[in-house]
Amino acid sequence: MDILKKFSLEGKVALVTGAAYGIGFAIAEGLAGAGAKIAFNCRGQEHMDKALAAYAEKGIEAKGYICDVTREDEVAKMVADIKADLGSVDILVNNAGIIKRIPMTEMSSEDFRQVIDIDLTAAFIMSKAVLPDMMEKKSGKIINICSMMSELGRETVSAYAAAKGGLKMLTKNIASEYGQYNIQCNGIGPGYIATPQTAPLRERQADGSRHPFDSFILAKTPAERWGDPEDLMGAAVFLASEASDFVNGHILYVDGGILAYIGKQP
Ligand code: NAP
Ligand code: GCO
Repeated sequence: MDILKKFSLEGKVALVTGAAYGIGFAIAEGLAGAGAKIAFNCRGQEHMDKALAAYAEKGIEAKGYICDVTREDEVAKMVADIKADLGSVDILVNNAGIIKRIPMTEMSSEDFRQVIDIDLTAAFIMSKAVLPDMMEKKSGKIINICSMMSELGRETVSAYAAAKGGLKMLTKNIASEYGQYNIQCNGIGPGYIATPQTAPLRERQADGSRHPFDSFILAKTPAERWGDPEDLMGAAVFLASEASDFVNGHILYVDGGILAYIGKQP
């Protein structure tokens, strides 16, 4: 048997949300490398133009769609446009997400709701939009990008942790409800990854020293490094391919060992 064929995505249509840059871009690149046709979205033309150039530079013919994943009307149009352009979505990666780092007692309910809306409700909206075609084809893969905060809390990220904890359970529920249609829904739980979202946590101090949080994460990570978005490519290809057809409702943590480790003694 050619076991590598089980990881092939040839002929599959993959939609990665929020994949103009960061983790989503790397996951889309990995899925393209395994043969998938790539669709992605973001909210504005400036990021879209830069992303299309970046994909082209990698030799990837990605198709981009301007769409706010919290808007059901925009999502319905995007999914219909992708079906017309590339075919119905075989692989959905719910990657789009934001974080607001505000002490809970100072956080407005509007801020809380916005994080929940993008990081959790949007995955519900997106999944609901692609499930009917997957059910008809009796085949589909949904991958939700969870987080360390699907398992752990920390100061200032109450909304984000609530959303990512909910996303873990939404993953398990989609797996439970639609497994009968040969649809697998799993999550990827990245550790601390060097992207624009975590840039504030890695900024050098005025004296050139590391940001305290940067040093904290290095001491909490057995790998003693921040992850690169490329570190997530293999997990994404695995969960998007037939190699994971009997994996369902699982959160695959790609964290350098953070969740296993008490942390280096100061
Ligand atoms: P990022 O660099 O901030 O990128 C986030 C992406 O989401 C951008 O492309 C952004 O596009 C898009 N986005 C945000 N809101 C959107 C909306 N309403 N509609 C459509 N697109 C939207 O973040 P990242 O670090 O790559 O993180 C990507 C995912 O991984 C997020 O879900 C994040 O929670 C999760 N994660 C990150 C880490 C980490 O350490 N970086 C670790 C674990 C999990 P536009 O702003 O251009 O629209
Ligand atoms: C934070 C970070 C984390 C990462 C990621 C960890 O402020 O703690 O942004 O939340 O983004 O989710 O898995």
